[in-house]
Amino acid sequence: MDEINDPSSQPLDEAPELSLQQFEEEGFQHVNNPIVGMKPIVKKYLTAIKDYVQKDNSFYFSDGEARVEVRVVSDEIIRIRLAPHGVFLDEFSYAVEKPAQRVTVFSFKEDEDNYRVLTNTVTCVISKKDFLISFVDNHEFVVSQDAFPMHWEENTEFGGYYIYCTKQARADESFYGLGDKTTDFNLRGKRLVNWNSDTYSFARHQDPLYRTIPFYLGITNNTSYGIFFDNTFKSQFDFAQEQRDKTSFWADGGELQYYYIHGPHMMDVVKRYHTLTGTHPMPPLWALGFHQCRWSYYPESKVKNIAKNFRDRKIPCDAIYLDIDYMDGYRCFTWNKKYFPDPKRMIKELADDGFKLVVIIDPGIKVDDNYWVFKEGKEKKYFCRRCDDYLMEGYVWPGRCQFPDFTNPEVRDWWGTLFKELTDVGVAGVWNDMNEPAVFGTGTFPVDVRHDYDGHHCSHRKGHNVYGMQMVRATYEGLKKNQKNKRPFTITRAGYSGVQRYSSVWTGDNVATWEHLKLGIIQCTRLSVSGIPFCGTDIGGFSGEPDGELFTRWIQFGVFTPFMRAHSAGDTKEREPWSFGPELEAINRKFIELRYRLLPYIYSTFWEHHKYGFPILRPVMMVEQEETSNHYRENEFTFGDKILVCPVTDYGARKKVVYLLKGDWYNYWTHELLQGGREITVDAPLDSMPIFVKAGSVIPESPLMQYVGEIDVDELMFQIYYSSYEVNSFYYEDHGDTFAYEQDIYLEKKFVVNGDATSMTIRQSIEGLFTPRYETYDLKLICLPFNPSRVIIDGKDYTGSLEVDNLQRVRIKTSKNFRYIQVLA
Ligand code: MIG
Repeated sequence: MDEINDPSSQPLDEAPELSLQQFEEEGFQHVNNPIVGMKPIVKKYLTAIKDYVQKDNSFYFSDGEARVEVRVVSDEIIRIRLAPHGVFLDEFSYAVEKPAQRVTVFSFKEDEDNYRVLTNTVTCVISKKDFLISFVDNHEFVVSQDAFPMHWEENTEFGGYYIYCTKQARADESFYGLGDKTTDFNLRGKRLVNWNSDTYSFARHQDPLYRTIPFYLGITNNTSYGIFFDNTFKSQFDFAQEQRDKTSFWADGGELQYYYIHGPHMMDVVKRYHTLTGTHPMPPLWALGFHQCRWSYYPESKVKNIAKNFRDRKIPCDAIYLDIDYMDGYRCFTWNKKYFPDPKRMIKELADDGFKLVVIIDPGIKVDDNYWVFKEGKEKKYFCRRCDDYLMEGYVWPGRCQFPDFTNPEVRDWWGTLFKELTDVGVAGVWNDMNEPAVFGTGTFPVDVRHDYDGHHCSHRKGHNVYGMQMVRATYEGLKKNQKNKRPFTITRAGYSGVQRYSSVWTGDNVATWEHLKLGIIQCTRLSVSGIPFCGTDIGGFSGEPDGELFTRWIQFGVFTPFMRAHSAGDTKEREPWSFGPELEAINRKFIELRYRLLPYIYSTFWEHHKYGFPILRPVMMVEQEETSNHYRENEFTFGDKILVCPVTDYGARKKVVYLLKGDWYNYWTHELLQGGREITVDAPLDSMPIFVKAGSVIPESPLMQYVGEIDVDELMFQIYYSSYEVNSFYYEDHGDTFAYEQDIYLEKKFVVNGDATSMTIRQSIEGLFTPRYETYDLKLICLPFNPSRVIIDGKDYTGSLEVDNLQRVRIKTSKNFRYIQVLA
């Protein structure tokens, strides 16, 4: 469909060959074909503004028929809504729980040509003559500007409107976001669709995929902004593709409603997007460990054998997954008793060995009157229906199925209770698959399926893209209730903006190729800037056979994905970290161990996300948007703000060109000090990968464990990298698996490192109410540019050894409560 029509080339009041008036006057009898006189369906555009009213923080402008609401949401966020006939839809969104109603100072101005709604940071200008909307920053820079007035077109298929918004795209403008699209990282020149789809073995550039995140970021003139188009219908985005100076977004129905989110830095935009859609809750600490999955591990002896291999081979692992075959005929919430005669005992035995069990649950419920879940759902009328009231039936793994309407709050509550038996036997986490929803043969539900949509009844046109999110929400909330105050662990394939409040996400059925390893970096960094922080790929590639080198390189990348899970399809060879011979097993072990050493850092980074809305992964362009040469980089990213990595993604590669961000960095392996702001070539033998640590970082390190909680830490270790300028670091800790952090039962420690040619200082400040069991710190001071002769801790001379080891480290022990350390030449 050609959505970009220049309204000026087309009279707004169309003149059909025979006007309606003529048609009526002349009467029916003269017209052989009554269609001739009918107005064709055309796009309608907003016309000149006739009046406006203000109500609280909203301004309503009207062109006589259509109305537009401009609402000040916060200093930096303004929401726009369009009602073609003057009547707005009910305020309801699955993405935005309550459009943040922070009281902000704003004002309103009117001059001859424009209305202006001003906050402290952004001005929304609405032109009287043609209803064009633009957003201007405090430097009078027009960040975003309508190219045409908002427009719409009747969608006769179901009675609503296609709705469109077209903005100008500047020649220098780049675009990011939209979730895990497998196309280039910079979306300029792309047109993309959102319609959640089961896309087994998806390809580069394939679209749509499993999730709908209608949020993008633009950057022009070093100024970033975001547009969140909160519309769950099938939506499309054109980033200067059809016309190189225009960017459009549109949907098949629903309301044209979007949030303009001001920057000027990309990081600000993402953080503010999270104030609307929420952040990920703190995961249980074990969920940040290594997870081993496969389609499928069964029977019990196989699961036990996998677990034993991990422990015997001393490869750390926290979770093992059961895919669909654990169930009785794929009936959710049942067990195949032949394969798993006593789940409770098995799970207990696994737990004794430090393993958590995660099980899959799909949305399709087998039509079977002897199956309690089906019976209950049927009696209570919880399954989706077609428009003619037939039940929505389709084939999935269990055979003929019906599907709960997760957009009904009562159904979500019921669904939550179904997990009771699973949690009672000790299942620790739940994996929601097939929730696009996927149906064999037809792909998904027909659009006439009805949904409750929390009381705002609608068809599948509107319900489709949120189905999976509401399923995993029901799962998360059910687990939370059943597991009392413990943090649930959930993972989902489908989702919509805001799904991060309920679940982690994996990128679905990728392929065991080097191209997919590269795509994995793009997908995970793109998910991160799109508000989905806890994400990962199927390590090794789901379908197809990786060779050992690909698997090992993928494990290396996996260490630096927030969610780290190896998974493989049922028709592939065994695929565990030891499957490719002892040499590669040793490398895989080394990297999984690295993940475990970094866990306290990873956990602290997660806290920065949860509490402050920072993404966990940050593509270099996000950290350094001012360098336009970064706008097309898609290989390097930072994990948190202290560690920069560049996974090796080519067969046989033993060197890698890496762009190092500005500032001083240390090579993680050699401690070589490197000046950033340039590309460097790094050695990358198979047992290594490019990892750099920012100068001045204080990186907490865990003693090596085979699983989270194996060892009680009685001394905390930190690696402290010398810096000649001031650098802040944060460390976070808490119970690791409860919600006590919501009552401030946690510790947030801040370290400030600084140095010059003959000294280095470290300050610590501590906030929060958690009491850890350890008393002391083991600090490794790395790369001091001088030989230390004296260390003073809170005014007292340190008496231990100050020897420098072969990696240029000096080790000192302190109390956990130190405030100030001076290291002197
Ligand atoms: O139709 O449960 O993406 O991870 O192993 C395939 C079996 C269903 C698709 C998931 C994949 C999972 C598989 N599932």
